[in-house]
Amino acid sequence: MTTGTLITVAPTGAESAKAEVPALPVTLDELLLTAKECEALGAAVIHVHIRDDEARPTLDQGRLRETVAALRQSTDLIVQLSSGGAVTDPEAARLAVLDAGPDMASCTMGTVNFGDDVFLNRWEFIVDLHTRMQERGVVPEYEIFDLGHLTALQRLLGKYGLPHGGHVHVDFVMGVPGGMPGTTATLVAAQQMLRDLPEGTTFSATGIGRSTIPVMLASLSAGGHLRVGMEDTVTYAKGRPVESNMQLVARAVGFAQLAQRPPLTTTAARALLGL
Ligand code: KMH
Ligand code: ZN
Repeated sequence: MTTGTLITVAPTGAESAKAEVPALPVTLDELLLTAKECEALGAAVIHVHIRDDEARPTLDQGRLRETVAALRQSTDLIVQLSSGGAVTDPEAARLAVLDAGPDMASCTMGTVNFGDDVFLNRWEFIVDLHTRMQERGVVPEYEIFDLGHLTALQRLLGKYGLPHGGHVHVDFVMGVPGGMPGTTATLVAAQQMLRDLPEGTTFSATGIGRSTIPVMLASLSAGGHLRVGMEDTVTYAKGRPVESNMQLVARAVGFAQLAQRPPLTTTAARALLGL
């Protein structure tokens, strides 16, 4: 059944440098302003990576807690912390993200080449993350960078049970150099594989870089949801840098409305995700 569209904004990420992308929100004030404006436009979830005073990616526990509290105070957005961090972050710090008490956290379902780097996600680490989220009542978003990650998710749920809240939501992260391509054919293949997951499993999709628009259109037509933001793309169109996350959310909302699948409110999004 096709519903409205869950729109997630991923405003910062861990990969772009503030010096090269001045519009990237890296301070708490910049993040809060972005969050409020994106919520007003139609975003319901915020996928959060934070930076330190030098704008470098950090998983500092104090800053994470402060960020979760501030987002809750200023917005009604569902706060999803990244447990992926940066490719250099150690597993212990990635697991400790859950201590900051987010509504949701990402849980990447396997290792993937990540440009010239490797985004390492060992099976035992995934199991640890999944079971700790169950214990703490944090709802996962399973990040799928390659089709085999869906098979790993099927195995995870079969062995360790459903996530907190009982609903399974995945995010297809497409077009990472080293992962699955950001094409309609691949999105359809990934969607077909959801048949092996619990009934009612929902998906979002995001296309990295120039695959943003094809993936957005494919996801909307396939009944999927959308993630957009400067974590995933910093170019709005050929030769035009993204001006702000709001510009990307506004475009996603426009496409969703054209598809007659308007943005879900934060209340409807909570119901959908089992929060
Ligand atoms: N920054 C990437 C290495 C996540 O947030 O969970 C991992 C990432 C996925 O962004
Ligand atoms: Zn992320």
